[in-house]
Amino acid sequence: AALEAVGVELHAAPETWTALAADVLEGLSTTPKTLPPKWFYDARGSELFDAICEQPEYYPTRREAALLRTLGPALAGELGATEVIELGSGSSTKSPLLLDPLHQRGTLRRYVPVDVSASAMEAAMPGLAARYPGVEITAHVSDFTAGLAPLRERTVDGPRVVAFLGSTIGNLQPPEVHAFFGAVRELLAPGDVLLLGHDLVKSPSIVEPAYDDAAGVTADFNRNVLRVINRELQADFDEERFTHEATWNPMLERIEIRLRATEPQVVRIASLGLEVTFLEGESILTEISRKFRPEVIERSAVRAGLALRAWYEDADGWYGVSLLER
Ligand code: AVJ
Repeated sequence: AALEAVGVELHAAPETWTALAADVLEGLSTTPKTLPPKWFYDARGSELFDAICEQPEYYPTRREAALLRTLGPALAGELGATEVIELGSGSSTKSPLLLDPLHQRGTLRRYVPVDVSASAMEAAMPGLAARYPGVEITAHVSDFTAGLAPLRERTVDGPRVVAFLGSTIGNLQPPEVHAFFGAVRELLAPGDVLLLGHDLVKSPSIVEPAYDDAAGVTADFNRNVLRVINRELQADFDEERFTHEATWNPMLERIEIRLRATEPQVVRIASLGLEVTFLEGESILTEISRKFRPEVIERSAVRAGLALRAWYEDADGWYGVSLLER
């Protein structure tokens, strides 16, 4: 209702609880235990993520913003986009880096943010509606790996940009990237682009601290998934009995984030009628954050029927942005 008041349409996927139940059942009844990272992001988790982005060790957000600030105007000129679909838009804090130059050039007519966090989106929309008068804003609460089909619909003519920023692609395993690129391809016509932000492979001495900040914000964010499960599925996780861990996997070129049980324990998940046993030191893999090389992006794009149109990175090669087209 708050969104309607500012003229923003909101489409919400109804099956959130069932999806969480299925993911928890599957992820915690197998070895090694895993949980998908999307369940971090309730209202508190989204706030914690925004706080991570402010930590001195967490460079990706600042690096991407700097790169987009530099590229923005030329990009807007080159793309002349009328529509921006932003996947994983979160609280849309960086969206203006892309939207402002398009708006200033007068081409922007429609903005479609897509995110699993309804609260983050609801908080951001009034500000965006005011910043871009006359631009149609249609928000979708949804998982970017699931239903992209409703986004195929076009209400404005002209080039479309699908933006997937923040290196969220790093959460996806290679087969998931393939499926994702395939789904995005269906959203693109000739002349449209996927604007992708990706963190790049670099020394673990830089990457690891980014996922284990001294203030403990990332640790708190990681434990948030336990609080979400406790609340939504009537579970009794004791977050004090799990430690946060972030380690660089050099073979797979990714950070692996885990919650590790400090002692043996049994956790009851009442809504699922499930008891989960943890051995001392047993872990739950809660997130992977892959770091990329240009050839890895290009290879996965080409396999999914996309072509790499442009590649940009900052001076020391810490962070990159690319344009993919069909
Ligand atoms: C939102 C997936 C891009 O992988 O860097 C940050 C999430 N997790 N710190 C990332 C995250 C812990 C973030 N992404």
